[in-house]
Amino acid sequence: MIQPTLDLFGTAPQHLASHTTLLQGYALPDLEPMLDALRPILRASPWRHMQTPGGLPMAVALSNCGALGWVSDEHGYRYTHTDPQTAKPWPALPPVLLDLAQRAAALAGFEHFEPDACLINHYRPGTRLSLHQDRNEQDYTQPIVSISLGLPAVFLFGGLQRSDRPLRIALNHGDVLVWGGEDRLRFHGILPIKPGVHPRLGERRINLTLRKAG
Ligand code: MD6
Ligand code: FE
Repeated sequence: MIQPTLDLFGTAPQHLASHTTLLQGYALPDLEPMLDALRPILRASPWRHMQTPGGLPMAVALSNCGALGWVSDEHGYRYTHTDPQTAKPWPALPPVLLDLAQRAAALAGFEHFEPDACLINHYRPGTRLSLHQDRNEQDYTQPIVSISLGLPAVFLFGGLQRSDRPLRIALNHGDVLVWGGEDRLRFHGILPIKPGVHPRLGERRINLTLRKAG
């Protein structure tokens, strides 16, 4: 388990696997501009619980910004150009998120990251995300940059087989996780969020994952 950082704005990058880097606290200097950017996005494309292909509601509530947004329904998982709930394009990817993601990717060794999608996940205490692979994107050489805000989470970081025993990694407020290359198709998930009240975000965890989807 990674220990919480003592340094206000993060520690040295931690290499968790060959192409996976944790930047503890890296998003903290951009927190308020990020929250300001998220407010209009979530007014235009509010949180919703999508249906799994099997017809069950997902525990995580989600939205998207960027040219493409990830959706799930009875037809499966895919990226769309419009929000099915509003029939309008997804809100634009704000510059503060693009810039942060590109700087984090570069620090992790991915120099030319051009994300076109940002999936925004919302967790309440008790919400979990079961083990999955992210495989709806076109190009698995591009990394995913994941920003965690609010309540802490335990990230399960598995292998290429669902049955591989996962590592448990603490993801705290402001942490940025970058992974790609050989690690891109690892199974991963989130354990149930522990009850708590985050001083800035309240009873919730928000996770932003920026991807090159198209
Ligand atoms: C989460 N994240 O942290 C869920 N996927 O709430 C993911 O599923 C994820 O953090 C791919 C890469 C990084 C991630
Ligand atoms: Fe994922």
